Amino acid sequence: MHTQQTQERQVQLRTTKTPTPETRGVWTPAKVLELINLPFNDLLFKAQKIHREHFNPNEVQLSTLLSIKTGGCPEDCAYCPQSSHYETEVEASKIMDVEDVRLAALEAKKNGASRFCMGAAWREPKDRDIEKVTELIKVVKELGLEACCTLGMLSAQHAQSLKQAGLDYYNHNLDTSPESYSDIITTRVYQERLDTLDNVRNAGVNVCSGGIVGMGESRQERAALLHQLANLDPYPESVPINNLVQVEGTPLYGTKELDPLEFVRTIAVARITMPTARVRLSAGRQNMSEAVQALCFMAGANSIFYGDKLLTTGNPDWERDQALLTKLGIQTS
Ligand code: SAM
Ligand code: DTB
Ligand code: SF4
Repeated sequence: MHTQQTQERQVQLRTTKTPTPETRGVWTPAKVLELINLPFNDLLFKAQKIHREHFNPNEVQLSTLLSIKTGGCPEDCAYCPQSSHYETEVEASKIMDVEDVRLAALEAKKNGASRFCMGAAWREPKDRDIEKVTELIKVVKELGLEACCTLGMLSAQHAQSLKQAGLDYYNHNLDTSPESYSDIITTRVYQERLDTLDNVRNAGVNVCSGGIVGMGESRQERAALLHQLANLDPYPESVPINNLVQVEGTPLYGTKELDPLEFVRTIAVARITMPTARVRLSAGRQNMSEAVQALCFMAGANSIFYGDKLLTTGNPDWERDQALLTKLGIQTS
């Protein structure tokens, strides 16, 4: 009897553990498209259910951004005000001093951020850039903050140097689906993005990778971007979903705005396909109503960029975000 019960239990365990796309992390393009096309309420319910299995649904992580080296970038990303290919109001500057970075990180910490993310408008850092950035990482870590960098393409050796300095996360976005990449950027190819992510992963640094929506893409193309991210092996620990910030002078200025409910769908599919990742409601929040942001949290977003500036464009200020989070009963980490 006992043996029979044990056997039944084993069969039951095997049955409940049968891998599904959710647990196995393998998603076909068709399956992701099916998800994103679900009736809105079904999609949000599914996302919220998965969110609750892995996270406290009333907790959001706060990351603060700082542009440590602004503008003058040789790349031609059609969305970016920092590209030297376009006439924008962004002025190119040299890398910031260590002390100024320390003060900015201190302010972020005082305001409640747990992660400090330093961005540079480079195609890829040079050896001497890496030396400088390792100093900056050490300063951020000394303050007890998590350190994140986004510096462009990274060699295996540079990734290791950053890891040794204490880097926790490296941000490098896939940005679009593979098929759309050359419509947005011509100065590099998708495979180079994937190679950098491999170098980051192999150095033992957490991967932060996401993309931009609202660049005139179709829903199917948004699904294709999420499909790529979800099938990275393993998928990223952190997934920023940016809504295009339209900047005058860039080729994408004047693009038809994305329906906010499509943005919410994108967040929900990111949550479902990458259940344990931090999904970050990233650029574009300044133009988003509180109701849409609340829907994004409902759909599984559990991180935001926090502080009145992203890299070169605006973001809601500390007080406004604190008021929203309080209104929603959300705790921060
Ligand atoms: N130069 C490095 C690179 O491209 O990887 C790091 C900095 S770059 C500014 C980091 C990310 O910012 C881009 O991959 C893109 O996702 C996002 N980004 C840049 N301009 C944006 C915009 N106007 N709206 C939304 N996201 C933007
Ligand atoms: C990410 O995915 N979004 C951030 C961060 N990673 C580096 C950058 C958003 C930039 C928005 C345009 C700007 O402020 O220049
Ligand atoms: Fe340069 Fe990064 Fe802007 Fe592209 S997104 S132009 S690589 S700073």
